[in-house]
Order: sequence, then C-alpha cells, then structure tokens
Amino acid sequence: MSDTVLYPLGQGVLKLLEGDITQDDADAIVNAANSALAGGGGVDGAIHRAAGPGLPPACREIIARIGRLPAGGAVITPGFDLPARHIIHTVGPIWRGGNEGEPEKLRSAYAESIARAVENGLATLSFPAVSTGVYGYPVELAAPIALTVMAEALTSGRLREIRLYLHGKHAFGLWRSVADDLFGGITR
Ligand code: AR6
Repeated sequence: MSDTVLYPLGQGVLKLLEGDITQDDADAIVNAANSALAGGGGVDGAIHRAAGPGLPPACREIIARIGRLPAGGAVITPGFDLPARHIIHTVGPIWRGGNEGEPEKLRSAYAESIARAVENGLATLSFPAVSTGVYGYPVELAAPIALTVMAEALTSGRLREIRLYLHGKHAFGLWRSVADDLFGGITR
C-alpha cells in the first residue's frame, strides 16, 4: 500500500488506492468474477483464497439458482474470512475490439454492483479495475466509464464512500490522471 488520492463528490468521497483489495474493510468488496462464479486468476483468485472455504458453496448455490451470471450482472455473498462483510461478484465484458457492447456491459457491471450494495443497506464499497486484466479492456477506455458511474452514486447520495484499488504504480497513475481530468481538485 502506498499512494492514495481522494476526490470529494457530493456528500461522499471517491478514493483511489494502490494496493490489495482483499485487505480492505469496506462494507463490501467487488470481485471481477467469471460467469460461472468458479474462481480463477487475478483479483478473483486472490479474493477466493482470502475468503476461504465458505465462498465456493455460496457461489455454487447462486449458479444453481440463476444458471450463469452474464457480463454486466452482479450478485452478493457474505465476505466469509475477509475483513469486508460482503463480496459483490460482477462479470465485466471480455474486450473484443469495442463494437460488441463492451462499454454498456462495463457500465452495467459497475452500476449493478452499486445497486446490490444499496439494496443491502451498505455505505462503503471497494472496486478493482474490472475487465482490465485477463479480460483485456484497455484502461484508458475503462477508466472514464468506471469513474463516471462511481461519481453518480456518490453525488446522488446512494453511497458514502467508494474505493478503487489499482494494482501497481503504472495503473494507479493512469487512473489518477483520468480522475483528475474528470473531477478536478484533489485533496490528499
Ligand atoms: N487487488 C486489487 N487489484 C488486483 C488484485 C488485487 N489483489 N489482483 C489483481 N488485480 P483481473 P478481469 C487487478 O484479470 O480482467 C479471472 O480469472 C489486475 O491487475 O483480475 O475482469 C476471473 O475468474 C487488473 O488491473 O479481472 C475471470 O475469468 C484488475 O485487478 C477473469 O479473470 C482486474 O484484472 C476476469 O478478468
């Protein structure tokens, strides 16, 4: 954990952090999952390892009920062994060049995750950079979409705090420059 930047938005605050989301103590952390909720690499693997043996049965129960979670959808489970009380599992789009509905699905992944948090009475929510790893979504295209949806949730008063965890200094710098362009002033 090193850098943090804060953006006051309405009555709420958006925080960009460089670090590991599994250590976060928000009301919920968001997982960049796959449609089978089967666990995997990247942040999904890290969350599954840190949440412990309670998580796979909870995921299987959801899949038994809904079949699969499409890109743009989001579901909630307990946080099990995590510091966070809940995990909101969303599926981002796989990048296929941008003409297959990727922006709408990415926007929906963030918006539906926020909707699950609000429905469950949560106030603080932490996101990873959904779709920008294995799923290949270009960061410079994902960042404005993600940050805009987060800002809407804060300015409307639906959430009090959103934290966005970036993996590595390079990613942090890219996201920070997009956030600076969108939201202007910075409070450290
Ligand atoms: N904390 C915060 N961010 C992380 C962490 C962590 N512990 N680990 C990785 N990242 P990815 P996707 C960053 O690939 O692109 C899985 O196999 C990472 O650097 O985790 O949505 C799933 O099962 C990147 O910037 O998610 C799916 O099959 C970001 O998290 C597939 O990958 C997202 O990268 C989903 O791919």
